[in-house]
Amino acid sequence: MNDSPTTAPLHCGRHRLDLSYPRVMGILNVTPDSFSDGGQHTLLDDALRHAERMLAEGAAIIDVGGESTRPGASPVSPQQELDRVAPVVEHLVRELDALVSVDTSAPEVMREVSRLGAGMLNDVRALRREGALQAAACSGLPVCLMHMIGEPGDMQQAPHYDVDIEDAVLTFLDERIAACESAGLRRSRLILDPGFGFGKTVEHNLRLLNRMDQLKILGLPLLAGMSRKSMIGKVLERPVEERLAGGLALAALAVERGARILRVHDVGPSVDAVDMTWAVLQEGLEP
Ligand code: 7PJ
Repeated sequence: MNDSPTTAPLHCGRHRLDLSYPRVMGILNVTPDSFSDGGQHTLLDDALRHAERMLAEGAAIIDVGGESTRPGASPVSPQQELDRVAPVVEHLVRELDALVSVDTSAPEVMREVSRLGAGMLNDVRALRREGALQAAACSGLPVCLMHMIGEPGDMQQAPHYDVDIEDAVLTFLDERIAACESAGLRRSRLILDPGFGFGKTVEHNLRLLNRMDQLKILGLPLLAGMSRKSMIGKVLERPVEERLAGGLALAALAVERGARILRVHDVGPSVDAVDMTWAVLQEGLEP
């Protein structure tokens, strides 16, 4: 059971990520305009202190992002992204020996951060930018492929799918896996993400979570990111700073539906929610 593709350890540079139980990825935004903690962690010192805290609270991975994917955010050049991300990656790797993931779609950024010791790539565009497949393949790192139709700037304009959302996501991810394999990126290096909040209505998001277990058929580890997202805001009518409890409920459910990595802002409470959920799911299974 533990060496099935969904739970086999991932080789992330010098780190090995045990996925025999669900792990928490802490979000570290280094953008001046990220929607939920915009501007709070732009300074290097603040970012590093925040990362240290997330690691102490039990984050297995720190996901560093220098491009805001907030709807309507202005595009950044690869150089701008690198200027934001590189010093943080370098420090987290050198001083804290952290497993660092970098949230980027830019091949230039992928190349440079893998040189700096990042252990994972996370691309909301699933390596569709020109040169991204090759850059990711050359990095030797695991890659998270996320489902999104359109671009962050236009994805929330009346999202529509001709088939059920879970089927659209499954087909898309299956095609991206094939593209990766053609580029020499082995299947065993991939992580899959349905892309909650990216080009989806609240109903799409809720249904997709409820049926997320259908993605297990692809035989790869699943990642879910719903922390503080507007699907919580819309259902509960809560502003972004009051979405923690809603997010914990979603994280627990994602674990039940097969997620092995939870991408979150609030690491401590999320680790508790995930570990508690996992304890229940394990009880009564064969020894
Ligand atoms: C996600 C992400 C997500 C992955 C963002 C936010 C928006 N990467 N990057 N999955 N979301 N893999 O954090 O709310 O859901 S940025």
